[in-house]
Amino acid sequence: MTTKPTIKLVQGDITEQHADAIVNAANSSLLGGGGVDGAIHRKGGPEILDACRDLRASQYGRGLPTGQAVATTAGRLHADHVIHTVGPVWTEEEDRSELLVSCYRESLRVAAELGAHSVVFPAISTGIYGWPMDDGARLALRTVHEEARLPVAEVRFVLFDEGAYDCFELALAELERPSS
Ligand code: AR6
Repeated sequence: MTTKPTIKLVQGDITEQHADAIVNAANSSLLGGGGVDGAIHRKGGPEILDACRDLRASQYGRGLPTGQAVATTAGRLHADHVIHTVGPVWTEEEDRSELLVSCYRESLRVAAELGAHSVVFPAISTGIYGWPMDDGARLALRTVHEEARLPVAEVRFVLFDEGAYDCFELALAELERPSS
């Protein structure tokens, strides 16, 4: 029998959360940006950026590829680790869903390697990268439901506004509805 994690939804600012690992919607440079990324670096302090610079100077000289994930310290955040992942930019020209699924899957894999019990995610790619929230919510929840394994026992999605929260609530209800 596989143990599924508890999935929770919260409306708020991800940088206020207490967890073993907080996932950052980063970009390939790993050197900061706007949205969640900017907020995490501002609140977490320079230790996170130093760790990102070290990663760029070692195994990620060309940056972190889209769909992959890597961990650093969480600096002053209420967490042990920040897991940086790079979501795909939304386009109508091409289906990039697998890359978004990969962000969640790889972040969970890294979290499990770190021994994290609780992991907090933002709605990756749904801000500056333009992914439609309803589709982003469905992909996020389905992937976490299918992929999360112990030691990850709790996955929390932190949604910035009411519209995002409502999309996730609907997608979670669909996921948990017993199939007839
Ligand atoms: N807490 C929780 N959610 C937030 C917060 C916050 N503090 N701030 C924004 N969101 P985004 P992306 C929501 O743009 O689309 C950066 O410049 C936001 O409303 O942070 O993956 C990076 O460096 C949206 O629903 O990430 C990249 O260049 C979701 O978090 C690029 O943006 C993701 O929005 C990544 O774009």
